[in-house]
Amino acid sequence: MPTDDHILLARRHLAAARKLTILTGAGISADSGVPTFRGADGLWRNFRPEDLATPEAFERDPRLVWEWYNWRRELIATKQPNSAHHAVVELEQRWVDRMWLITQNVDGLHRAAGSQRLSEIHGNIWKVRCTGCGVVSENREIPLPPLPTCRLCQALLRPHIVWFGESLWEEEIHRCDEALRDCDVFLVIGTSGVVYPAAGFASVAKEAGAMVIEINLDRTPQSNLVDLSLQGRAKDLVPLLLYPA
Ligand code: BV8
Ligand code: ZN
Repeated sequence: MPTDDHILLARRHLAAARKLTILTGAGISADSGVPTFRGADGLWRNFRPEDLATPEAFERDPRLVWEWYNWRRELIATKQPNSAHHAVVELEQRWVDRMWLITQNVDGLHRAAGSQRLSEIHGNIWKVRCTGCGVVSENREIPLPPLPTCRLCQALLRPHIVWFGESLWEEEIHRCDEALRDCDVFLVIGTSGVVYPAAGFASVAKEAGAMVIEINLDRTPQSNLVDLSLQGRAKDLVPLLLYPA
C-alpha cells in the first residue's frame, strides 16, 4: 500500500488538474473477478494471444476463436463494476468535459458503471461485426451460435474487437491523441504497459507536459517513466483519489 503522503500528493495534483485523462487496463476489472491477460490468473495463460486474438487465427479456425469469446462473454456477464469503476465515474462527474477515459478493456464494465466520456480502443466484447456487410451491432446472446451469421447478409460475424496486427480505429486514435496532449494529469490504472499503441500513451502525455500517475499491483515497464507510482489494488486506491487534497 502506498504511503499516505503519496496518496496526498496524487490528490493534490488531481485537484489542481484543469484536464484529466485516464487509461485503464485489465487490472481495473481484476477486482470484479475478470481474469487479466498476463497475470497469475491470466486469461492468456490458457490461450496464447497469437493463437486466438488475431485475424489469422479467425481465418484459420473461427469456431475456436468464437469458443474463446463465448467463454469470456459468459464469464463477464456474471461480473459487476467495482469501486474503481465507480470512482472513475465520479471523476467524470466532477471534471465533466475536461476528462476523457481511454480503456483497453473490452468487458464493458466502465459503461456498465456509468462512464460516458470514453474510448474503448480495443473494442467491446458485446459488439459483433459482419465480415460481409461490415454492420456493427450490440449482441448479448449467451452463448452465440458456434459460427454466428449476419441477419442481413448471412455472412460470418466476428467480435468487434481490435486483434493483434489490426489497426485501431482512426477516430479513436485521434480522440486519444487529443486527450493525451491536452491533459495536466494522466492517470494509468491496471495495465501492464506492453501492448501498443496504448503502451506508448504515458510518454506522449509526459512529453506534452502532463503529470503521470500509475496505479498498479506491481511495477511495470512504465514505472520509471511515471511521476508517481501507487502500488496496490485499483478498488482500494482509485476511490482514495476522490477525497479533497
Ligand atoms: C496496432 C483484444 C498498428 C483481444 C488486444 C510497437 C512495438 C511492438 C509491437 C507493436 C507495436 N505496434 C504494434 C505492435 C503489435 C501489437 C503489440 O503491441 N504487441 C505486443 C504484445 C508487443 N499491437 C497491435 O497489434 C495493435 N495494433 O498497433 O496497429 C499495426 C498494425 C499492423 C502491424 C503493426 C502495427 C493492436 C493491439 C490490440 C490487441 N488486442 N485485445 C481481446 O481482448 O480479446 S490486447 C490485450 O492486451 C487486451 O485488450 C488488453 O486490454 C491489452 C493490454 O493488456 P492489459 O490491459 O495491460 O492487461 P494485462 O493482463 O497485460 O495487465 C494487467 C495489469 O493489471 C498488470 O500490470 C497487473 O499488475 C495489474 N493488476 C492486476 N490486478 C490489479 C492490477 N492493478 C491494479 N489493481 C488490481 N487489482
Ligand atoms: Zn452482413
